[in-house]
Amino acid sequence: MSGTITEKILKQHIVQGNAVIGEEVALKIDHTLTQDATGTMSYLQFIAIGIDRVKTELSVSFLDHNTLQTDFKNPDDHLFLQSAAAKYGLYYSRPGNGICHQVFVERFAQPGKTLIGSDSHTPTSGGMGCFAIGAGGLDVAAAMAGQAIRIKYPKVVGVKLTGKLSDWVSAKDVILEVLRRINVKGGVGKVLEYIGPGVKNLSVPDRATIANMGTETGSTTSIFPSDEVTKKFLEAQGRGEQWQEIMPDENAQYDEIIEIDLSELEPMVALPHSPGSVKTVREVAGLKVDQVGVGSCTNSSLRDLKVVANALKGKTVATNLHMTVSPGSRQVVEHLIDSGEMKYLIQAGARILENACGPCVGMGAAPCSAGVSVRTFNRNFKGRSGTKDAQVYLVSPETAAATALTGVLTDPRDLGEYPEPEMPEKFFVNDNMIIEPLPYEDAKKANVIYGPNIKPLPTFSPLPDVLKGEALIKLGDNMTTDDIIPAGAKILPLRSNVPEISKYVLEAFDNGNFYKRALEKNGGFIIAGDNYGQGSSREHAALAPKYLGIKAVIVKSFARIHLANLINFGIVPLTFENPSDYDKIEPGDSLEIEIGNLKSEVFLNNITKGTKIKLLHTLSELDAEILKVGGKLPWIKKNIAN
Ligand code: MIC
Ligand code: SF4
Repeated sequence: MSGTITEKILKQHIVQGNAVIGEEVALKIDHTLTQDATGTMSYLQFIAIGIDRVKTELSVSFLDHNTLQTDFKNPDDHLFLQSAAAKYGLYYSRPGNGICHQVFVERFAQPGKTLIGSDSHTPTSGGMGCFAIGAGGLDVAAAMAGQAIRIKYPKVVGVKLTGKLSDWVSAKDVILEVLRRINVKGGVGKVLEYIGPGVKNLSVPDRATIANMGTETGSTTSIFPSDEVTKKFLEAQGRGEQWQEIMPDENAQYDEIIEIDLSELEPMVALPHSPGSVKTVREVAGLKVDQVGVGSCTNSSLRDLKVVANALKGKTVATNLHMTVSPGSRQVVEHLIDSGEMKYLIQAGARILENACGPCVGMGAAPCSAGVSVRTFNRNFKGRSGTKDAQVYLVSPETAAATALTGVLTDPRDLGEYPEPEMPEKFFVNDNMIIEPLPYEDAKKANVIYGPNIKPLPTFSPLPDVLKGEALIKLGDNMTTDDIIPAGAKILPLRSNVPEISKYVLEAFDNGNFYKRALEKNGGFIIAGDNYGQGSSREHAALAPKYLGIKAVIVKSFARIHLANLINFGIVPLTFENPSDYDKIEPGDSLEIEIGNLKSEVFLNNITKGTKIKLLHTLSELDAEILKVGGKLPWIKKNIAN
């Protein structure tokens, strides 16, 4: 690989290691972002590290997930986050200002920078030519403390776009096509870099949609060039001076190439319960629908909502369903109000929700029992909507609008003439919902506010050389972090309270008894199949099991961010050398794993069955060291001088 955008940006940021695929490199991080659901833990950890101010060029704390405020817990978290931002030198985007990724693209993202965010959809800013990666909150805390972030040097896939999208086909259909081809594991260890003559036909928000949902392929990130289109977008946001051109070299070498002719694409849909189960809308059209949801960090830009508003203009949402719209930001809403397009949505009967994640993370608007919900979001994992037996389909804003009008899943091309959205020359720029960092002297005097829902961080002991315990549960492939620790209105408010949230680990499995059994047995092991931990970056999917005494997770393969989170919290991530050995362990088996210093071979003794299984790991020496001391926080505290 040479001359790619990825290589160019990484070259400028690698502070340790060699640019060799699969080898670990440490990257200097310019920008960070957190959101409130992962942010509380991230700032608790940052505070525990003991640094008095963030060391990045720019760090932003967003409030967008936990905004229902059904009791004191969410507002307590908000106060904690606002006071922590004031104390430690961060920008603070107040609740109501919008979804972190949408607002970051509008107001902060810069081409050529590295960004790490405690949310798996941080790659959204790759639409701006920024190298943006999702991570657990502790890794973001470490970056805020000035630590370089380690990643495996990725393969770079050139996604070569040609042609131009047809009317009623949009960016969401492009990423659904990518998912159709490579599915939810196809991006692991890779960066999806978009190139080719078709790129110039996509706006920055289109690119952001594609980069956003690239996360669902398991990729490290996705990235677009920074070109004239990027320049115009930054100028329209009043940030023209932050533009720099970043293009791949003419002869750039890619490890793989995927070719997509935009002109040939048609409306696509991801079927329940995986973003990778993609078909054309035509193949599934006619399905009766109970709910349509427009919004989320994938599809809530001004362009997207304009298309929906104009498709709905003068019509009424079908009587057999209800429709929600969650705008991505206050800037988007201001424009829709000013242009009168908001009226079209309201007159058609769409329910306008807050500028926040909302139904995407199960915070309200759950579908009815066994309901069919058609959403412009990026994830349709079972139960995530808040209704266990709901069937969630993922589509473009165009398909959502057409479906809302007809009441059945509809190819938007059936609607007739396409309402080409008229985009403003300049966006309304009003940052009055973003609180700037306090000057150092004032910040020093500020106090962090800890409400009763903010519990102290649990501490963990160093790992012994031999791990002993029971195989507590055996799970299948593609276990999501929503499976491991669900979100939603009941559980999200517990993110800053580890003892409480731990009660929900694997709640939908084992008849809800996992938590009790794990504690009774003094912890043990989790056994699972491929792609364990796909989905979100929530470190609670590692931290809460650790709190219950989980010592190692033994699987066929891991998703990237979750693997890092397990190491960060001192759970040993192991894989079967021979995947069929998965069949040699039953729940209830008594197991012993000699891990020693994690440098030599690791064997599992199944005491119950009298068998020995060889296990593998991809731990670097540093990972092994971190695991042995009981996790990354104790390691950082030991190794960072204030
Ligand atoms: C998600 O979409 O699953 C979330 C909620 O944004 C998560 C973060 C979290 O669990 O707080 C993510 O994508 O990382
Ligand atoms: Fe929020 Fe949904 Fe985006 Fe996650 S995927 S950041 S919950 S809008």
